[in-house]
Amino acid sequence: MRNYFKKIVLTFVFALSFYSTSLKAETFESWLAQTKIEARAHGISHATIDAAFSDVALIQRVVELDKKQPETKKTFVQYREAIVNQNRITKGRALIQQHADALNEIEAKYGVPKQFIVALWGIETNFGSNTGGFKVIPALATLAYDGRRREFFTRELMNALQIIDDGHISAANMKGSWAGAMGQNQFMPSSFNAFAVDHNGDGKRDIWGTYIDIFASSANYLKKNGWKTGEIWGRRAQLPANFPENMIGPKIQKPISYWANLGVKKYGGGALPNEDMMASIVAPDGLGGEVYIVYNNYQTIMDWNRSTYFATSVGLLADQLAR
Ligand SMILES: [Ca+2]
Repeated sequence: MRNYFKKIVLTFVFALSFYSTSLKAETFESWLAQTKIEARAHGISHATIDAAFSDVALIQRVVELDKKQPETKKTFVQYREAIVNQNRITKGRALIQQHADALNEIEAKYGVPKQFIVALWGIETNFGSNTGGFKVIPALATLAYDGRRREFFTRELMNALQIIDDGHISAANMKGSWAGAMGQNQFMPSSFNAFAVDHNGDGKRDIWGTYIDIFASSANYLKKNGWKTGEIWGRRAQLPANFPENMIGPKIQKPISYWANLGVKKYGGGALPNEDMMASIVAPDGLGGEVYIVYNNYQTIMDWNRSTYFATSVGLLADQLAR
């Protein structure tokens, strides 16, 4: 009887250990093998798959950065002061002079003023000086295998392989941030495939090293996302007392006249322009902080990065660069 009982227990333990082994997450190697099959199914060539995955391995630093808890959130004013600083304004103005011909050509073609192209360049990578030193394929592979957003990063990985397969950049030179944002304007691979431009016609959309391709790609991104030529992004505003807090935010869009009737004014007290434009009121630090009235082109900047801190700072830096 005791032996019989022991046998049952052993069988149970064996079954349990087998069960837990089969539950264990797949190894990186088996994930990689499956991903290579998926890449082939997407039409990526053997040569590209071999080159891209030749030395691929989990990057522990990427895992750590992905798991890191966000730091204490900065206020908008702290963020703005860090982003729209005198050093960046001076450098941006000098670069507008230095690249005047290229920027004028791109502004004329896409209808996006050069100060916005340069402001995005300055905020994303400090004008190309901080593009992130990670190899994009291993970084995306790490996030796709290990990350919390597996589907998103697998899709970006397939997009990245397509870029290599199309000959725009080699796997070795495809560098970016730990999360896969690439080149001097930090396009994710899917954005690259949708919006990057080979302006100089050498067959490569080069957002890593060809200035006019970088400028054209940023301008094309904004244009394709609804930029309206001739309109400003917004301006600082002031609200009447008792302005309803539930009317704050970029999703609430009303004609300028609606806001004027509520008592919204330009910062300093001037009347809002009598233009037929939709507008929103944003107050990134709440009603007690700085307030802005923002238009269509602000919404377009938010398509680039869905943050009022980011979009407002892009607008303010662009205004400074245009002076
Ligand atoms: Ca090119």
